[in-house]
Amino acid sequence: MDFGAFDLGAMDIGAVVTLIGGLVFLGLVVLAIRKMATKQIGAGDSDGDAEEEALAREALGVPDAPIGALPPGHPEAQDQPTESATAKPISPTPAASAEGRRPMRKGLEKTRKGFMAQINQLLFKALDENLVDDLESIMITSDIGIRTTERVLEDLRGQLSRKEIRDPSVVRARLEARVRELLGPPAAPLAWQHEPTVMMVIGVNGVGKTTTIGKLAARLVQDGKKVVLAAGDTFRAAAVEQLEIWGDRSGALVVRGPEGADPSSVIYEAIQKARSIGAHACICDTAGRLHTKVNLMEELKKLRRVMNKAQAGAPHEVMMVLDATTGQNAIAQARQFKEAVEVNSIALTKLDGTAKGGVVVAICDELGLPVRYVGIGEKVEDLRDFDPDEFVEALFATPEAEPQMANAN
Ligand SMILES: Nc1nc2c(ncn2[C@@H]2O[C@H](COP(=O)(O)OP(=O)(O)O)[C@@H](O)[C@H]2O)c(=O)[nH]1
Ligand SMILES: [Mg+2]
Repeated sequence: MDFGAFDLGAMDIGAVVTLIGGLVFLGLVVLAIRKMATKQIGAGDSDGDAEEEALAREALGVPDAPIGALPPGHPEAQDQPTESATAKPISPTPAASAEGRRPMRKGLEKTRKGFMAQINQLLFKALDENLVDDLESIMITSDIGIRTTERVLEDLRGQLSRKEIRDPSVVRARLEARVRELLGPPAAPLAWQHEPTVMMVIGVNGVGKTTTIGKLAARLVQDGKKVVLAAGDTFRAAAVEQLEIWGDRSGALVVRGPEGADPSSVIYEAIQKARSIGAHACICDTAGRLHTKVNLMEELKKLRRVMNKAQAGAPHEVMMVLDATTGQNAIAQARQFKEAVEVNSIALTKLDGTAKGGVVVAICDELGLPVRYVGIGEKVEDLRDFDPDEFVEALFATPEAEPQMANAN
């Protein structure tokens, strides 16, 4: 009996210990789940979250969420959808305000951490005769490109004395000045005054043409401009739908044709529409791939001719979109397009997602075309006018400037 009572007591203690252990474990599991859930809901702060979100969006083929507001009383707000065009006003979102803008430095974080961190490391270690050779390999791996790198280094060797070339601050300053020179002057701003100013947007699939058009449309509408978008990428049904989503959100009219329509007829119609409503801008999306490269180039030439027929002098701007993450490949692509059509400017996307931001320097230097816009994220406010001064400042920002950057964000 005693033995039995003792046994029972021992079992009680064991059960209590197990119970407490179980409860603690359960509590930990609940805490972990709550933490994960909060992280998902508040996504976007850390790089990993933003990346996951971007991947999900990319998989869905949906452009980014927060889009800029239509100003109250904007003429477009009154437009009713027509059979080939839609325009819906959208409510203001704080994310599109100037305060919510991501600083250029933030967009260049990966490049700076790759390129500048290596250069700084190099310049602050014991300096020797190999300094310039080491600089060369860093610049080439940052996609500044062999030709441009050679040009910069020749200048460093030629301009600096033996003593100066051992002084990190002198080398750094000279490098910065030379990179700034190679970027050339900023692109002349577009006036959007031709009623409409016709912009043709070209580039291979996936570089960000449609997204850039959407961001630009939102910006123009916010500036009080009437905008028509031409769904000229009729090769993929999803491309038309994607443009319509951007049109819907930004308050631009989207002109589309039936499935498989001839892109020239869609673009012709869009320019006509833009003229008839007195739009300031008609931005034409185009296909990035056809059955063959020759087909694509021939079509782009034809589209140019059609635009000029719809409105003498159009297109006023042919903007080529390049994806910065493809580095030197972007330059090879650009050369092919340049052979087919006269290109006026570049929009360089996805600078946020690459350590290869140095490609901007090679683009300006080797292609001789101004970079008009840069994409530093998927949000509407992440399309920025390319300002060479700001770019160089962001690229060469010293590590001490980092905390400020975090605050500004
Ligand atoms: N991170 C980042 N993603 C971008 C940027 N611009 C475009 N994208 C993404 O790139 C993908 C392809 O863009 P899309 O506009 O469809 O390319 P298109 O085929 O040239 O029209 C989409 O997932 C976009 O959200 C950018 O500046 N930064
Ligand atoms: Mg597209």
